[in-house]
Amino acid sequence: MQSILRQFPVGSIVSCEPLGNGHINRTHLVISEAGTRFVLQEINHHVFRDVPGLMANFAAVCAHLHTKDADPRHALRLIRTHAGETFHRTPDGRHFRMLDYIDGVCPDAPESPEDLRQAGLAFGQFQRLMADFPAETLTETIPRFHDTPDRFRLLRQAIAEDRAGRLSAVQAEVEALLHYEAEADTLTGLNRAGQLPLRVTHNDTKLNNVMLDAVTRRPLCVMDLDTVMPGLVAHDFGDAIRTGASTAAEDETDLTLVHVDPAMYRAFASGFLAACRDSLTPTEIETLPWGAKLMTLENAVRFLTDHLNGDVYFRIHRPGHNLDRCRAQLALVRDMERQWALLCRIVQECAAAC
Ligand code: GN1
Ligand code: MG
Repeated sequence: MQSILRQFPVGSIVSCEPLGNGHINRTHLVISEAGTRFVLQEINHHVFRDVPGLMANFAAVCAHLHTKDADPRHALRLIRTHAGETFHRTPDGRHFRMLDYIDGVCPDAPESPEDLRQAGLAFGQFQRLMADFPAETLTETIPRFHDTPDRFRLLRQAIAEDRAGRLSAVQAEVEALLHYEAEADTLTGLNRAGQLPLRVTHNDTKLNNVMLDAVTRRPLCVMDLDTVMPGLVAHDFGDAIRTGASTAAEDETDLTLVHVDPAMYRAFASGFLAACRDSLTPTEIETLPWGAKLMTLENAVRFLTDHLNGDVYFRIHRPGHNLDRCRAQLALVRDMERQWALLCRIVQECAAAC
């Protein structure tokens, strides 16, 4: 670790501890002798195949956000290596980047609807601030990331290969998911038909990817910029609903606890639309609930795929963790169906109110 830390102009380091609970990259809190805190992240290059491209995106997006708002807590800031690079590659091929530490909280679950309204403002504002960013300069860091039909193709492939020998134990989940395959192309189909535009989107709007001020609970910045790419607004809306407006954790095993909370849903929608409604088309607004349903479905599909492949993508913390995640997401999809008319009405009401 010391030799990695020495690549960055952060002085001598007194501690380096794990931070956060992302499923992909590994994050550490680093404290220097002077008491300054930094964030060291190891970039998962099995997931992000083009690290130089990813880091070029990352640096450009941070720089763009800083031109809009000079407050250092309002966008991530990259600390370049002594050699002036955006990341350090070790001789054995691992990739690290260093960021300024921002003092705030990243809740896995909201403490109140107000937390979620603030998160909605943060992601809506991200959408607005990135509207004049030259999208064509962005590298596609994970091709077909939110191509839901393609996620079903990968599930079918995992079923056919049954690499970890787990298929026979998950027939019920396989059947339940394949039942939804016909809906998977709803948003991507509208995009192909020219009815939903591509925009610069965040693409990983999990609630814990927004940082709030610990005291005021107001948004500071959005994090995990690795998947900022051209995409659909509904996906950004949807992943935040999946994680923020659910009454249960992503991996809850008591499925009777898994619901969409309409008050939380309304809170996020009102913040999000207050920040970016004016830049959205009527079709984009109307299809936001589809983003919630399809992002939840897509994650269910991805978790089951990874379970079948032997847990090679998402970090797990117990045996069967990806299967638990899949089941909870599926339960959430079903609850969204039960409340569908309400979810559509709330979006319309929030759009009309702001
Ligand atoms: C991953 O890195 P993290 O934990 O914020 C994943 C998201 C999934 C999410 C599920 C690059 O996000 O797409 O929705 O886990 N990120 C990537 O919790 O695959
Ligand atoms: Mg994260």
